[in-house]
Amino acid sequence: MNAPFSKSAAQPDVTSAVGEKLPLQVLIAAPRGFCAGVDRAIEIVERSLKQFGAPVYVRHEIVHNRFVVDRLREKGAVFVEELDEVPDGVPVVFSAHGVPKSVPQAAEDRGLSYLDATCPLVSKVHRQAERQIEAGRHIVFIGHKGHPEVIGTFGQVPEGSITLVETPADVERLQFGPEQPLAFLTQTTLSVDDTAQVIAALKQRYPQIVAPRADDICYATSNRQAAVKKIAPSSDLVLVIGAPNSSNSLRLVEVAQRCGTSAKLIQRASEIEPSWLDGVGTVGLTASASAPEELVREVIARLGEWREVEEIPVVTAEEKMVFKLPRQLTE
Ligand code: 0O3
Ligand code: SF4
Repeated sequence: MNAPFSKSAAQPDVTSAVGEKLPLQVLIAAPRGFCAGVDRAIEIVERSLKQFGAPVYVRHEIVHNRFVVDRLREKGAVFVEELDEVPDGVPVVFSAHGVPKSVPQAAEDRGLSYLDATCPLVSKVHRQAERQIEAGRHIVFIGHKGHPEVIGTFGQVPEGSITLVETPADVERLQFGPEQPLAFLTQTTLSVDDTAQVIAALKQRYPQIVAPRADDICYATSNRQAAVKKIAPSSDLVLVIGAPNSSNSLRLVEVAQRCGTSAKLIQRASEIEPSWLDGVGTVGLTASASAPEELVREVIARLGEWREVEEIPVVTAEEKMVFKLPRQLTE
């Protein structure tokens, strides 16, 4: 393998026999952490709090990160799962993952003022879904069952007009005929490699299927996976800062593991066990699209309690994407 850094010789223990700290290289992936959609979603809650005053209700975790949610809660945000839990007369924000059409409709019916923090790249998939249905095609959607983004996208089109597949085996089980007009769309936070296999299976089984230009996996998801592919082969252990209910976080752990490197998902630095560093000379570090940079610094500080840390940034792409805020917050 053409790794940019060689794995350090195995370290016998956390400290040397005389007690001084042993060195630890930390390969820090870039890009990592907040994407443009997450930045925008958090800004929407913060500006709403300033503009309308607390409380501002948020339907679902604004992004899948407990630290972010807790910090906003301290500022006056109230997180609920369903619109029914929002009292009359207070503003509500919809999370970055998107919502079925029935949700803004229900808010309007109740006269609630709402702000939609759905990432524009998720909204783009919503509009594509509508267009494919208008064109008379059935949609095959590649995504993870039960994920809020999947529920939101399914809720853009009539029931029965969209079918979920997760794996090539699911594609084999589809019952569509060779003449059936079909289109596929994908969740934005999938594994780039797994999705390519599902798409290949779909195209082979249904050559008539209409495809988006590539897939709908967003720039941030694919950039973070590519960065992990770069650091994992040179690391003895990869730490991914993220959450267990975060699709893009889980995909980063898988990417590292598929490089043959042990990888762990952590929400906070306090979860790191000193024993994880036994025999480890190089740690790869990344953060999911919903994990703030503070948590990266927290992890580096914790590693520094046990080892002489050398931080090595590994940059595989630059990101300049910025999304506009909703007009209600900028006028
Ligand atoms: O979709 P995912 O579970 O990865 O969501 P996160 O962790 O909140 O990250 C932001 C991504 C998003 C809002 C949908 O693309
Ligand atoms: Fe948008 Fe991609 Fe971020 Fe999801 S991961 S919020 S689609 S930029």
